[in-house]
Amino acid sequence: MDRPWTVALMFTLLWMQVNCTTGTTSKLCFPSSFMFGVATASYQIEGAWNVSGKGENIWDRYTHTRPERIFDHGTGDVAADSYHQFRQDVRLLKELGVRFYRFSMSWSRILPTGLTNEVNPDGIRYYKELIEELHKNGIEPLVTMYHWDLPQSLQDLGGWTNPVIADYFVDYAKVLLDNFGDRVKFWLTFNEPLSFCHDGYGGSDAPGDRATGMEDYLCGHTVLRAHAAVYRMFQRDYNHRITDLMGITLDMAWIEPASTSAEDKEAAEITRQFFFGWFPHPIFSKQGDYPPVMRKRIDEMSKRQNFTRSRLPHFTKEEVKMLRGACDFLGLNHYTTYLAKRVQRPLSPIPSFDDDMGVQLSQKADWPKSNSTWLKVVPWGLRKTLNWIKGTYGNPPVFITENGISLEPGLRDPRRINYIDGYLRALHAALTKDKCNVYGYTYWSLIDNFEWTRGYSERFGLYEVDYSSKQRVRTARQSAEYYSSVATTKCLPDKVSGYKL
Ligand code: GBH
Repeated sequence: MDRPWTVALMFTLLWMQVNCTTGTTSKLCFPSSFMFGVATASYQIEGAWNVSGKGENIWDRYTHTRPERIFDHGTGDVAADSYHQFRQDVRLLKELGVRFYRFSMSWSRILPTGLTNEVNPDGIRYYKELIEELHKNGIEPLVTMYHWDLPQSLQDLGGWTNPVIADYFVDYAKVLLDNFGDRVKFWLTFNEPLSFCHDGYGGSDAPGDRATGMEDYLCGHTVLRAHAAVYRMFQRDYNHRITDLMGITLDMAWIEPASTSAEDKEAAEITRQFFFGWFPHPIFSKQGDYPPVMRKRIDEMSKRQNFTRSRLPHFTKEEVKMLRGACDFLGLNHYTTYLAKRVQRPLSPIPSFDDDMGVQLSQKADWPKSNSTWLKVVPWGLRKTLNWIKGTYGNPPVFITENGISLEPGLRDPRRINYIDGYLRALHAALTKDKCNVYGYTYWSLIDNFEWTRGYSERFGLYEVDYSSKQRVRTARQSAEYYSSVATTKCLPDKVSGYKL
């Protein structure tokens, strides 16, 4: 947090908007400068996987060579075809009345080899046209540089486990800032390193079949070094307007102790540090480095397992300095809550991330369900998450970059309205009662899309995508109307949702 005041200034002055519409009786209004938007990611919506010069990325390779790993054997080859249909997308954004659109750029569309020896003019043109279309409609782009689609050529070098990838990420980021820096004010380096390091290098996401307890930590290490280097470059060479901001998006589910026992309370805090603190601690804490509990547990376990050095790498003094404060705001993705229970020996391989953590997670049977096994509806978890971040890192500026629910296909989706309404009430309480420093909210997702290993079986969109039509026709769900009213009035309707805060 080198300049928290800039963040406040930027959000309040630059994107000031009309107040709540007059005549509303709602007491639950957000500040006039609070921003509502929606999000997507390149691989999940663009399609056009091998046209106009795009190179292969790890999700292309994974879905093509390991179809059995994807629930419905789906691929992102066409997806919602946003590469060709982006004008439709912008029309929806306009219709919703949102202030910004969060999308990601595809590394291998811009640099087909992953490296800067070849810049694909069609890739640059595509994102320039999208940004131009957004600006014409009064919508600010919020750009994620990396949302999981690593060029395959770089995976062939070991991907994020290879420290050199940090340098290549800096080169890629420079191309983005050189080409789009004049028209994009608002950047995110990474989307959810926990997900793509833990599930990609230790679980069943692409690249797949890697070594948990080892490669996931190496991945995290490279990502943090890459993030710091890009942030410092941005600060030094590109931050011409006071309003230019760069953050990182981290995912944090709320972790509640499974019981009131001291053991389970401790287990919950260990989980928060492993699942979340892993990334913000080096950036937002005063000490730098990884959370002390991660450092201690993994160092000790490594020793006991006969490793000469800890499986959790060390930062140099220089890197600690570079990382500390390397962010203008924290992007938060929050969807759900888990219960943590201390266990002596979790049912996990040794070594592994889960074994290092030593906790068993569950969810309450009576929490309302979604169409994703992991996602239960627990709005109060968002309020607790925001308060934990406030307490742990000194109330840094937070921007909610994702929150959403998957449901069955269909245009009538009262459960989605209820979900958004419940989480927004929790957010409102965190803002007004607890004084958490939150500047914006992003619904995931604008449209249905390719949901990674769940293929097309899970739908998060405010707009339904008809995958059988050539144009991938998008149709508004009821929730689009609800969200549009919130985004434009900045107030929640009076009807109190069924969920307890
Ligand atoms: C986000 O991650 C992603 O940023 C986005 O691309 C995605 O579409 C969206 O969620 C909806 O899923 O299957 O039990 O192993 C959210 C965090 C972390 C949630 C990994 C699912 C897998 C749980 N995700 N997690 S499990």
